[in-house]
Amino acid sequence: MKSQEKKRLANRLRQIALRLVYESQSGHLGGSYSAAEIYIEILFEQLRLDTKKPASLENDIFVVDKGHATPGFFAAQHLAGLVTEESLSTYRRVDAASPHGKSKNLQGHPKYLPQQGIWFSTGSLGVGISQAVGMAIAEKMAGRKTHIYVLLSDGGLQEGIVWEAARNAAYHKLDNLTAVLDLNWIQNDDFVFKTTELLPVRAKWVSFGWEVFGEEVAFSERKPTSLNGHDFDWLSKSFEQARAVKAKPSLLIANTAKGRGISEIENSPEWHAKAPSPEQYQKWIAALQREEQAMAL
Ligand SMILES: Cc1ncc(C[n+]2csc(CCOP(=O)(O)OP(=O)(O)O)c2C)c(N)n1
Ligand SMILES: [Mg+2]
Repeated sequence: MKSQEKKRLANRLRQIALRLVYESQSGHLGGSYSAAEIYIEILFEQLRLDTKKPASLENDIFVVDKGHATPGFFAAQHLAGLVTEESLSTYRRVDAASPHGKSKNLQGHPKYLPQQGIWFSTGSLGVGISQAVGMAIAEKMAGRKTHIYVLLSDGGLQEGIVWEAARNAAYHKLDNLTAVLDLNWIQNDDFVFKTTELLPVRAKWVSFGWEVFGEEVAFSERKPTSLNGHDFDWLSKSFEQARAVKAKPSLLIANTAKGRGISEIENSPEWHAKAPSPEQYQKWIAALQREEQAMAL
């Protein structure tokens, strides 16, 4: 698929995610937007996936460790044909079955649902990569060619469980596992470095035995050209190179901007989880639509 078509899909994703958060008046836009290009690249280009048979064991598996970023994830799944329009309209709605855990509504965090291509439950940061490592071991034991992709976040890297999983993945030589780190430098309340220091990122993963593509750019040193996580050419090329790595798991370090796509929320910690007002919604959806129209010209 051409980059231009993927850019159009990322724009569509941003429109749908905005609508989900606006209509339910809750949800996580910032981390959905930083991962927009990553979601599109994985679902449309990298994943071996028969959307008519989402639960098929022949499919590759995509695990979203940063489970709060469902507006973007479900929007991408919708664009790929895994989620109906009707189902989207249930996002974050409570119904009579909700207290029993039996509601079919789309929740704020992904829950195990193979018929929608979701083989994991996440929301607690770090449990996604742990499940992904287990799946990658199991798929190898079963002699299947399944490739496992997992989306990590910088806030998530503060969880000790991530490093336990990372060490195990290298120990088991999981070359069927590719992680991508959405490095936007912002977590729920503020910049990550105001809580703790993650640097160095690349050197840590290399020392844990991973093959690493890309490297972190400290927040204060970023230029527009540093943001490889929004660049489809870089993402495509790096995922391809990662698949060719033998006897090691791979990590892509994707430098991104939280809230990318709407200037008022870009790089703003306030917009980790916040719902737009009617005025903001009208203004932002119109801007995204104009951008989509300009792409068609
Ligand atoms: C184990 C765990 N601790 C705390 C939280 C609360 N929490 C929700 S989102 C978040 C951080 C969000 O930032 P990041 O992980 O970097 O995601 P992104 O910036 O991509 O949205 C935290 C700490 C959680 N979900 N899981
Ligand atoms: Mg972050």
